[in-house]
Amino acid sequence: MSKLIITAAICGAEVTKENNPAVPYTIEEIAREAKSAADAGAAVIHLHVREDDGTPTQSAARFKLAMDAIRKCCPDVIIQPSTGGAVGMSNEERLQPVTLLPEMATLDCGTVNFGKDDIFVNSENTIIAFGQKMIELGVKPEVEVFDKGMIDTAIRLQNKGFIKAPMHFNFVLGVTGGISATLRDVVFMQGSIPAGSTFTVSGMGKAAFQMAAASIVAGGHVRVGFEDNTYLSKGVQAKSNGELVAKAVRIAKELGREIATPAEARAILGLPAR
Ligand code: KMH
Ligand code: ZN
Repeated sequence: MSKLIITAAICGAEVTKENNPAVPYTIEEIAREAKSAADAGAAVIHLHVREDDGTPTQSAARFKLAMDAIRKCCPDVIIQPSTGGAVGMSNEERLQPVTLLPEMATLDCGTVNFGKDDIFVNSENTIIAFGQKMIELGVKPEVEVFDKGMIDTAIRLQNKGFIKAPMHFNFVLGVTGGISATLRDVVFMQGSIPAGSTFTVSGMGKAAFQMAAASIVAGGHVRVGFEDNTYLSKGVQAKSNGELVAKAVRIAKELGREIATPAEARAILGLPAR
């Protein structure tokens, strides 16, 4: 089994300081949270950015500030901007951070109900346009799938040349409206991706560490962080993303998986060495 890549989704677009006061909004707070996660063992930072008041934005200028600040305190870490942004944003707005030529960016492969009233819209043509842009700019997609049908969409678009193989998936499990977060779901999703693909698992809310453990055992990788879950354990808020990463590291070590450094993560993901 390969070493374990831990991704920290440090900020998200929906979680707020009302959920947990340590959720970062400002550039300084984002850099602080990225450093706490990288110091604890995260090789990848999945990045959303906010205005100082917490409003989600996909502004390239704001992403550049955040990415520069992260690079200053964590020079090795892989930075993976979101192209999902927040529900309701336009495609043009969402795609902005890829113009900064990050090593990776997310590519959401379908539309999903997102909570009770919101719909996260990703039409076929949107996915194609985003996929083509990432190929043109040499940005490796993390293929975000909220349901099994989104894996099938990604495979179909890979066969048409809009996504490069081997694909790296993120199984997002437990969003209200998407696939649930059980061991069966992890096994089903893993069995549905093409040979040679890699995958990580993001369990939402209280499923976060159970799904992390399932992925560690299954040979996948793990995403934790405030975007997905702000609790360290039942009733105990995490003080930082680093605490969430440290818990994933402890689970992995107990289960015999070693943790990948950013350089090792690049090799596993097929990214150029730096
Ligand atoms: N904020 C969600 C609507 C991604 O980063 O690509 C979408 C999301 C996925 O977070
Ligand atoms: Zn995200």
